[in-house]
Amino acid sequence: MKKSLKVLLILVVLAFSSFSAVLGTKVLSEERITTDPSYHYYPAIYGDIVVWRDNRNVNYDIYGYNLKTKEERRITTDTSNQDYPAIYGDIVVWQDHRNGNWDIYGKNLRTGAELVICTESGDQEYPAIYGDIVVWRDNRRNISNRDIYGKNLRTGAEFVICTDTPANDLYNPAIYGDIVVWRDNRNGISNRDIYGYNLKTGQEFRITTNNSSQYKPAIYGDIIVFEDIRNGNYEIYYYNLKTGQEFRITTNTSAQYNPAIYGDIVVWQDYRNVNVDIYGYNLKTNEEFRITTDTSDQNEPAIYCDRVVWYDTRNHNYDIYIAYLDVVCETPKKSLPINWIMKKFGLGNKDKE
Ligand SMILES: [Ca+2]
Ligand SMILES: [Ca+2]
Ligand SMILES: [Ca+2]
Ligand SMILES: [Ca+2]
Repeated sequence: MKKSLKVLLILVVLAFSSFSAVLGTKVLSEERITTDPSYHYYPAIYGDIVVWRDNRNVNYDIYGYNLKTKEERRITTDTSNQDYPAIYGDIVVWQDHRNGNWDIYGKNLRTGAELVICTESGDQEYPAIYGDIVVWRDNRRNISNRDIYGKNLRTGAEFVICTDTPANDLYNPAIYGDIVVWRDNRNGISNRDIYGYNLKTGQEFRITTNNSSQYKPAIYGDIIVFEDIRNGNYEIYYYNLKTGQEFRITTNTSAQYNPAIYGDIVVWQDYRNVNVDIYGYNLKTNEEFRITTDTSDQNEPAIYCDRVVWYDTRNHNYDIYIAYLDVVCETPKKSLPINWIMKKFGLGNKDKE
C-alpha cells in the first residue's frame, strides 16, 4: 500500500474513533451459540473459542464452540462431572470429579492431549489460567479452610500462593500476567477483602481496605474489578494497581454481580430491570451501556476483546449467547494499527488477527 493511502486511512480511522466515542459503546449483534435442549452454564472465552459446562449427557461435561467455523465440540467424555472451565490460548482447564473428589484437569485443544494438573487429596476447584500458569482454590490441608495454589504447566512445578491462617477461607482466584487475586476472609466474615500476590516477586498485598465486604475479583492489566456491598447493595468497583486508586463503577440501587473485564470494558450481571441483564462500562469513556434487553435472565458474563458471552434462560433451559460490541480491543499480541485499519475497511486477509 502507498504511504499516502496509509496516512489517509489513519486519519479516517482517527475521525471514526472519536465519532464512535461520542455515540457511545453499543452492541453490534447478538447470536445464540447452543441449541441443544439441555442446560449450558458458566461460559469462558478466549479468541474464537467459547467453552462451558454442559449437562446433555446427564453428568456434566465441558463443551466448546468455534466462533469462526461454527463448530461445536465435546471436550470431556468421562462419566463423572467436569465443571467451571477456564481457557487461555489452546488450553482449557476445569475441575474434575473422576477420582471421587475435585481435581484440576485440562486439555490442549490443538494436540488433543489431556492434562492432569492436580490430583491431590481434598478438593481443587475454580481454576483460572493465564499463559502457562493455572491457579485454583485448594482444601488439601483442611476440609473447611481453602488455600490458593498454582502450577506452571511448562515446568510442571506446583506452588503455594496463599495459605494464611487456619480460620481464613479463600475464594475466586483470578490471574493476569504475574498477578493472582482472590477474595479473602482474614479481616472477618463481615469484612471480606480482595488480596493479591505477585508471582515474580513472591509478595502478597492487600487490595481493598473498606470495612464492608468485597467479593469476586477479576483482573486485566492493572485493573482489578470486584463486587462491593459498602452502599448496602452489590455494586461493581475497580482498583488500579498502578495508581493505587479505587473507583465505583455502578450506582444503581439494584444488585450488580459477577464482573468480568477485558481491556477498557467491564461487564456484569445486573438486576435493575427486575429480570437479569448484562451491562457494561467503558473505562476509557466512563460510560455505562446495556448489553442485553431480552426479558428473561442473562447471567455470569465472560469477555474477550469485543465478545461478551453469558448463559441465557430465554429458551426455558440455559443457553450460551454472545454479543459483539463495537469496541476496538487491545489484543495481547502487539500489532501495528495498520493491520486493524486493513481489517476494518475490508482490505487484505480478514482472517488474520
Ligand atoms: Ca462428564
Ligand atoms: Ca483432589
Ligand atoms: Ca473489606
Ligand atoms: Ca434480561
